[in-house]
Amino acid sequence: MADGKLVSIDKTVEVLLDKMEKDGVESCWDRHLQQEPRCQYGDLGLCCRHCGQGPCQIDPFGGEQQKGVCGATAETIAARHFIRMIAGGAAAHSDHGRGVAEVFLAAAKGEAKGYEIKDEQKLLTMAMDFGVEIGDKSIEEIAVEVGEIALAQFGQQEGELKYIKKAPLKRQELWHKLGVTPRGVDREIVEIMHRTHIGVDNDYKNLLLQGTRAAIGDGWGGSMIATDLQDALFGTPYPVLGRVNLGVLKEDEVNIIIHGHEPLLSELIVVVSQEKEMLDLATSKGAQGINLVGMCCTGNEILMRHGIPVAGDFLQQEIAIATGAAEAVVVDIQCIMPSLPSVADCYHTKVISTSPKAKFPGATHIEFDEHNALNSAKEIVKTAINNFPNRSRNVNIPKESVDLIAGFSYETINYLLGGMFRASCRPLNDNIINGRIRGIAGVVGCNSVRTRHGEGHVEMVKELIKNDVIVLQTGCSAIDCAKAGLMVPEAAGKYAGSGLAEVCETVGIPPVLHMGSCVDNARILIAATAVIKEGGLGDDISEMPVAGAAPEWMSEKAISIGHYFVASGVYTVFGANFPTLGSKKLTKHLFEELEEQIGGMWGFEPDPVKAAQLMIKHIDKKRKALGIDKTRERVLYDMAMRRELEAV
Ligand code: BF8
Ligand code: SF4
Repeated sequence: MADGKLVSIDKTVEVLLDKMEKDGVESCWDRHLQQEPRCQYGDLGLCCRHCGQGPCQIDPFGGEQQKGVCGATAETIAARHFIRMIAGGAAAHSDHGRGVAEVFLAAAKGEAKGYEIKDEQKLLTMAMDFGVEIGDKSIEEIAVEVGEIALAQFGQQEGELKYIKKAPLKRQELWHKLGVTPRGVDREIVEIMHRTHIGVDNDYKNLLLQGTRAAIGDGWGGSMIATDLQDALFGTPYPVLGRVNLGVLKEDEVNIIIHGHEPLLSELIVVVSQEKEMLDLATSKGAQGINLVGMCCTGNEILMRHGIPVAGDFLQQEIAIATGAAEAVVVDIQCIMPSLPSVADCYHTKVISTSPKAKFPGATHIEFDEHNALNSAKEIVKTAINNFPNRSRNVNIPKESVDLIAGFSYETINYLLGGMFRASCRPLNDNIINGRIRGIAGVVGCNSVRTRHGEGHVEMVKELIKNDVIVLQTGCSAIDCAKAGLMVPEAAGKYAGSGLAEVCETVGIPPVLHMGSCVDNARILIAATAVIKEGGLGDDISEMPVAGAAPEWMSEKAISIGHYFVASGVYTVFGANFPTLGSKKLTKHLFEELEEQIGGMWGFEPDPVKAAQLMIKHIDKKRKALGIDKTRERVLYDMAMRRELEAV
């Protein structure tokens, strides 16, 4: 059995893996050990099964002349595999975005009871971005038009996605020149599937260009639409106090864990679980109340908007059930382990699937019908409450949980820095220029059993903030750094370098900002663009002192995100493993040549501190090119002088 101390930095894992062993339940870490040794062909991106003549495998040490049956080289095989991962990730984000657009449109037409437009300002901003004439139209009319345009972006065949115009001008021009401006979200994904079919595109650089076009369609299309429509429907997040880790489960209440990605259902469960009828039912079953908690990205969504506690990240989903205290785990789509129903079999927990797209043998299926969403939400909450009396004595809720501040949407950052009357990121730019803040890093993504759970995120982020790099976070990465206490204002004084600490303490923000779920990485793109537009830090994202990372990535979505960061001009370092290492040429193209072509490039470094240092080196390179490296030296000199003076 896996050793909790070795596989995770999180004490809850140690405690609950022990319990699972006693209870005779297998975990993902146990299965990870069973999977070793991994197939090296697959690991390095050198296994192709795109047609019935395969699988064809290329020996990474066998020389360049090796080919699959059809003649595909290592480059072709690895590039096809890599861009199919982009297609998978972009499809997941975008199909989520499409779902939101459908509900948004239904809500705008008054056909989805329980939903309303909560943030009119966001709606009006979208209307302007989409070129909708506002005139004296009502909010509902504008919302219908915005919803129709948003929905049409997915299936659009020609022209370019509307949100491309939100990117810095120089970037738009580069995308046009390279022919990678997405025409429609779905079209680029389909074209990847076509080009990677046997005997179509066999030039790895050309394959990658299509990967780039689809990834841009994710970041500046499907994901950005999802984020904006969710904000319009449920409210743009603002700073909110929350709590994180499995200690948020309660002994004496009905614990409902909402896990997955779409806030469409979870938002209504939040509403329903506070209704008197439900609270009374809970009391009648012997519970003191209903304790709603989130997990993974849907957890981030309800945390950002309501301060609902987050029970954990991707790798805590099984152990959350093993506490024996979860009445229900309600799941929708993405990153939900198929193992959950079998773990739940050993406890009283009900795994409730809700999406027709994501069914799990052994789970209870209560289909979420957005036209009747409140009823679906009620049925789910009732099922959980009715399960409370079935809870056995075999309960162990770890005590670990800590505070965090979440809710740093781009709008919030602007407001906090610039004040209510002149919200702007000018103070951010000024502090980057004067060197108090060295640069900006986006640290995002998953957990993977292939790294020590949480260590990559926490060690990397600590190293970055120690060196005055402010960190923007989403997804499971954000959950992990929150668990480590990095998302409270006091973390600035404790962990950040003196320049960054000074800025954070003045504004009252943590040095690590929680920007939401994985689709919310689009917020990071918008924040970066706002910094460019504010002036003084170059004309394009590729000129800014920024870097990105996903030290514990595992999902195809992470590859798509990484690639749209790169395609937006960001140096992006991944840890764990990297799926193209078997092809030297493709890897060189991704890690070096892309910088020349598109301004951003990939990197791979499994050691999170070394990876952070690579990011800092890149940030310093950009500072030098902008001619602001001297200001930082001066600030540092001043600090050293001050310390010297204090010592006297
Ligand atoms: O979309 S960070 S493990 S939960 S893929 Fe999944 Fe990765 Fe977590 Fe959210 Ni994102
Ligand atoms: Fe082999 Fe080519 Fe078929 Fe891939 S597409 S399995 S390399 S024959």
